[in-house]
Order: sequence, then C-alpha cells, then structure tokens
Amino acid sequence: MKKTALITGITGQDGSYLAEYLLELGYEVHGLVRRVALEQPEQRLSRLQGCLDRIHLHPASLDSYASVFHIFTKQQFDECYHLAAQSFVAESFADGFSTMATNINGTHYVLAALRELQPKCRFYFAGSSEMFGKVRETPQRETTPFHPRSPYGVSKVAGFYLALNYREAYDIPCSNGILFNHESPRRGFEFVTRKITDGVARIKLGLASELRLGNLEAKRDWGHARDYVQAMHLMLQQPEADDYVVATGETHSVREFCELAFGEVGLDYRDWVRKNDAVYRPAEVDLLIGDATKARKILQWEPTVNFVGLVREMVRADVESLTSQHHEQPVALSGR
Ligand code: NDP
Ligand code: GDR
Repeated sequence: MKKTALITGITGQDGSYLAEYLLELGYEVHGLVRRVALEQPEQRLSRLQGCLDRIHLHPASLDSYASVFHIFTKQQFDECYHLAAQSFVAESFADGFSTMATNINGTHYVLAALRELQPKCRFYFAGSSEMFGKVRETPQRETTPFHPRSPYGVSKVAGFYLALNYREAYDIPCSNGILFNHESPRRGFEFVTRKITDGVARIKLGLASELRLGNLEAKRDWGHARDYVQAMHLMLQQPEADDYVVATGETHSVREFCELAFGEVGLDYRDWVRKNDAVYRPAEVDLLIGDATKARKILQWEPTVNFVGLVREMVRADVESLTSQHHEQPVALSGR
C-alpha cells in the first residue's frame, strides 16, 4: 500500500530533497508550508520546482497549534518528518525568543497533535550536532553529553527531549536524528558553505571583488543533504524508534573549504577573503566530527559524497546559475 508522509519545512534544503526521495519511493507526499509561500510560489517554493505538481501542500504555521492540528484532522499520515525550524544559528543569537518559540513550541505542537489524532504515525525530529556544542568528547556519538552554545542549540536539545518524552510517556514512535552539517547547491545563502561558493562564483564572474567571512578556523563535519535525507527515511523504517548520529566522520575548517572552493575556479582564497568581525558569534562551536557507527550498522547508511565532491558540486552549480543570469558565454573553471 502507498505510504503517506507529511514533511514540515518542505520548502527548505532538506525538505525539498526528502520530498523528491519519498516520491521516488512511491510515497504520497504532503507538506506543511506557511501561507505566504503559496502567495509567492516563485521565490518561496523555488526548491520544489521539480516536484510541485506531485505534492500536496497545506498552509499552516509552527506558531499556531490550531493550524498544525487542523492538518492532522484532514489527512492520515504513516510518517511525519518534522524539519521546519529557524535553522540559522547566528540569527538565534539575534532573536533567541522567536527561535525558541518556533523550534520548541512548534515541535511540541506537532507532537501534541499527533498524540491526540494519530499516535501510530512515525515521527522524525531534526536534531543537530549543535546540541553537542562545546564538545565533551571527540568524535561525538549518541551517548556524548549535550552542551549547546547558542539559543538554536538549546532549542534543539529541548526538541530532542520532547520527542524522547513522547516516545517514553505516550508510546509515540519518535526518532531523533542528530545530523551534522549537510550542504548542497540548495543551501540557504546565509550559511557559510553557500556564502563561500556563491562568493567564489561572483568573484570569478567579476560581480564581486571580495568575500567577507568570520571565523575561518571553525571545523565542521560536512556531508551532502541528499545523502542525509535518506538516513531520515531509514530511521522511520526501523521496528523500534531510536536516536542516530548521521555524519561523514571527517572534519574540515572553513579555511579549507575556502581553499578548495576558490581553487576550483583557479583562484587563491587569500587574495579575496577579508575578515568581518561582525559575523563572529558570541559563543562558537569550534570543532564537530561525528561518529555514525550506529547509523552505518543498524540503518546500513553510508554517505556517497565526500568533502571535495561536495565543494565542487556547489561551486559548479553557483557558477552555472550566475553565468546563465549574467553572461552568455560559459566560464572556464580551473580544469581540475
Ligand atoms: P532550512 O532553513 O533550509 O529550512 C527550514 C524550513 O523550516 C523552511 O521550509 C521554512 O519555511 C520552515 N519554517 C521555519 N519557520 C517556520 C514556521 N514558523 N512555520 C512553518 N515553517 C517554518 O533548513 P534545512 O533544510 O537545512 O534543515 C532542516 C531541519 O534540519 C531544520 O530543523 C534544521 O534545524 C535541522 N538541521 C539541519 C542541518 C543542516 O546542516 N542543514 C543539520 C542538523 C539539523 P520557509 O521557507 O517558509 O521559511
Ligand atoms: P552552523 O552553520 O552554525 O554550523 O549551523 P554555518 O554555515 O552558519 O556556520 C558554520 C561555521 O562557519 C563559521 N563562519 C561563518 N558562518 C556564517 N554563516 N557566515 C560567515 O560569514 C562565517 N564565517 C565563518 C561560523 O562561525 C561557524 O563556526 C548549521 C545549520 O544548518 C544548523 O541548522 C545545523 O543544525 C548545523 O549546521 C548542524
């Protein structure tokens, strides 16, 4: 029988890849979207262009329990992937209150509605390596204690424990993914990887003369979003709900990302990257590297894109997209 899934945050990077993946698997796919997205589909539904005619969208907001509850009264779901969140860590320092409201209350609303109306529906919570923050051990795994370093991190720890509590108290099949950074050509422009690859493309095409960044020494375990949404799906196929770290097990600095990305178009990042003190964070997460042994063993999950492949795909996509907007001739890359 055809399975039915609800994705909150379907308009985001992960939501769009997950929607495509579930469609490929034969699912009926539904998405929770803010009403404004339906009014401005070209901008706000741009990541869903490839599958818009095959999915069902429901207007709602994580700020309103009634709107979330209403979706579960209209349609039965086998699986619910709760991806919607204020996901930008830096913004959570600027406005911790709205980040907490969206990420904690929003998660609680979805769980409460499920408990009331569809307690058998499998639930995925988008937990994050930011929960480890000031890391207590390296690499980080499911048993590593949390020490979040931002309002965003705190909100994800709360969401994680809400999901766990609904599993233990009400027997709702809730699984937590603890996903390390994952990127793609669909990454939002404010995140450092996309800011770099977009900056590289602009500089290469003569549209910008510098790229202003903050902490180049921060280290992250970067994977590809397409691989990571498959892990989300695998988690909800297990007989028992559980929590899993999803990571590549490799860590690289923002500086290394710059070096590779600029190198991809034959440039030296040291000639173009300038320091911007304004984007340093009040509390930084210096180093993240995940141990995904449990996911590899139980879910049989493996990442397929490595660091070099990820950087290359993102740079090429940005060069191509800006070239088609600004130039008629294709731009030669470094030839590597
Ligand atoms: P994005 O920022 O790309 O997408 C966030 C989504 O949440 C968007 O669809 C956005 O909708 C939606 N959203 C935000 N606020 C609300 C609201 N009030 N009501 C309804 N929808 C809302 O995030 P990603 O796809 O990168 O990440 C998906 C999830 O995974 C997030 O929860 C994130 O915190 C978490 N995560 C991400 C990681 C990563 O590296 N990408 C790593 C670990 C966890 P709109 O388009 O309308 O703004
Ligand atoms: P992160 O991603 O905070 O890890 O959260 P981001 O790309 O924003 O930052 C990564 C690291 O780069 C440093 N940095 C900069 N960051 C940004 N955004 N802009 C800059 O100019 C810049 N210069 C240096 C940051 O200080 C940081 O150390 C992402 C989000 O997707 C979360 O939702 C998710 O939970 C985590 O990844 C895992």
